[in-house]
Amino acid sequence: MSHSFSEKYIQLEEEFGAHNYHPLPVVLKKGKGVYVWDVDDKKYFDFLSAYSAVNQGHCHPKIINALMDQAAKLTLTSRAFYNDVLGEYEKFVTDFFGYDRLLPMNTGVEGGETAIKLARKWAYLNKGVPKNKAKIIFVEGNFWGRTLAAISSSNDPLSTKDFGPFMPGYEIIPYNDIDALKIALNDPHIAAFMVEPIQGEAGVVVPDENYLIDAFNLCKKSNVLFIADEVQTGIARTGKLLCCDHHGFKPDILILGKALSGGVFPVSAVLSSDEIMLTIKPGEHGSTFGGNPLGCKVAIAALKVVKDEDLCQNAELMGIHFRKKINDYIKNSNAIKLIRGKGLLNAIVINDSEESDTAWNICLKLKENGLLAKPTHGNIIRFAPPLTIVKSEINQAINIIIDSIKGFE
Ligand code: IF1
Repeated sequence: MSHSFSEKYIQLEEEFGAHNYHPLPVVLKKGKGVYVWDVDDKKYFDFLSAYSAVNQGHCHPKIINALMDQAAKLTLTSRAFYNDVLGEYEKFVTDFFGYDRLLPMNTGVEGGETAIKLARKWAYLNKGVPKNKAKIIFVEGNFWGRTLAAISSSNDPLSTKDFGPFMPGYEIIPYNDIDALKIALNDPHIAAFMVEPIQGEAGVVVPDENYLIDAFNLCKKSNVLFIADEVQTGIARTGKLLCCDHHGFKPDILILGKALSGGVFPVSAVLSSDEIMLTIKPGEHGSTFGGNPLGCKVAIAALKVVKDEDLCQNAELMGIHFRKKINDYIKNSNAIKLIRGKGLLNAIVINDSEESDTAWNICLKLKENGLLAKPTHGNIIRFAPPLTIVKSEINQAINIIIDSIKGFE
């Protein structure tokens, strides 16, 4: 084993950190565009993009400049006072996505919590649901964060075991099953249906073409709000600005996070209409860092990069190319079952059981060959590079992926 500086860093985390993750054994020190470098100066393609937070590429100069420029002026006022950035940001982002209003938070899960509070408030004030009777419908396989409200909607033991008791007022139905939703919507106390347009953590699970639009129309017929969790699928990742844009409807409540700030600073947002958003009155919800000037300037710069560099179009085209090349390989492969995804949110399913460590071993081999990816749920490997990736780079990455998998045929 060549002498690596990595051991020292790994040892420190082993000794002083909580053990709430099982990272791939690589220690990174630098990121630029689609590449990251480890402490031994080895270069890798980043094919995780921090779970789609780095869509604009690592350390994009325009986003870093926005960060540095604002950091030298004013980083945080709290919402006790106004500042000269938040209103500009709210107008920019609501125009960008076509909504009336924005409520600023910091992490994706805070966005989810905010969306649920909004839906409940709307259900009591506008739909007339009896006090404390409002219910939210979730789908099996969802993942929207690690808070108690989030894991209360999970059917994954890894997320829920020994963390009970759980949040009441939740209904969990199968994903991609429109009849199950139809039945659940018969309950007059339903406030909202919350769903990821493509399930990220579940392994890039793409629903049937008409599932989302049919679900949206059913919700409208039942006076139920449709909440789209686009924390991972949003911001051009699937080849459109929002994944819901592939399906021709606008969610009543939209949750954004991750690449909203290009992975430079924690910024999340909930977007909705005047009617829904104004049900929350002053003092009823908030956050110390929510809407801070530093994060807002970073997010404006990050969204401008999406438009200026036409990342939607690039994600669409590179994704089509990526899936075609991998599918050509899969035709003669025993190791890989299939590839699925939209835009540059893709995953391969390994021809092995969920319990096997084949996917993990393939990721170790990918790392050795200069590409970083991580298994999700045992036998699935997600491939999600920054959306700035160009043809020559993705072809190099495809060669690395195929060469690495060959050893497992
Ligand atoms: C971890 C997973 C991905 C998300 C969706 C909300 C959130 C997430 C669709 C919450 C966050 C992150 C969490 C992170 C790893 C990553 C992840 F593997 F955990 F499930 F992407 F699939 N909605 N996903 O994917 O956003 O509060 O984290 O900012 O917990 O390890 P957050």
